[in-house]
Amino acid sequence: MTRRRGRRPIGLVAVVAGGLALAGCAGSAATVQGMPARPYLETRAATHTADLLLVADAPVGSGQFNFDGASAGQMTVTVPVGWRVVVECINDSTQLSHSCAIIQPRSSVVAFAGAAIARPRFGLRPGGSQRFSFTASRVGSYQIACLVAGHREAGMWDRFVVRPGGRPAIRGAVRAS
Ligand SMILES: [Cu+2]
Repeated sequence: MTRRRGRRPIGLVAVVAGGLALAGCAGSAATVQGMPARPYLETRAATHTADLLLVADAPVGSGQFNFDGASAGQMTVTVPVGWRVVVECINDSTQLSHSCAIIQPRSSVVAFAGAAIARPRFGLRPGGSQRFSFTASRVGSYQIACLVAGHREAGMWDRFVVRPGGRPAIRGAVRAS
């Protein structure tokens, strides 16, 4: 099977241009596709669990290479070491496959066991979603990234920080409504 390796972001330029053309109506997408609006990060302190919603290409079909409306490091998610992180990865693109992974910076190596969707280089089809969970077991600075070829380079990455203590937090996410 060479399909995954050979995959290219076909139509990348056209999609970006299309996104710009659609920018005028982007504000109308107040909710995640087919789902009720909910916070991007929720905390269950009793079980040391953080629920993280990663919406690729938000708002719906905007043609942007982002998570939760934030790209190229604009968003930072922080969790205390040892906490469980449950990620709902939703692809709101109408045209492109996207994935969610927590990786070592400047590499495509998944940082924690289970910290990516299945087959992250292949990605979820438009409108698809997948849940995964992992334990943030090491303090450090990581990235949230899409591992479909060319997407991280196009800005589809944000920051994921594991701290020695404190509470889960998120800043820089953009709510469409
Ligand atoms: Cu992507």
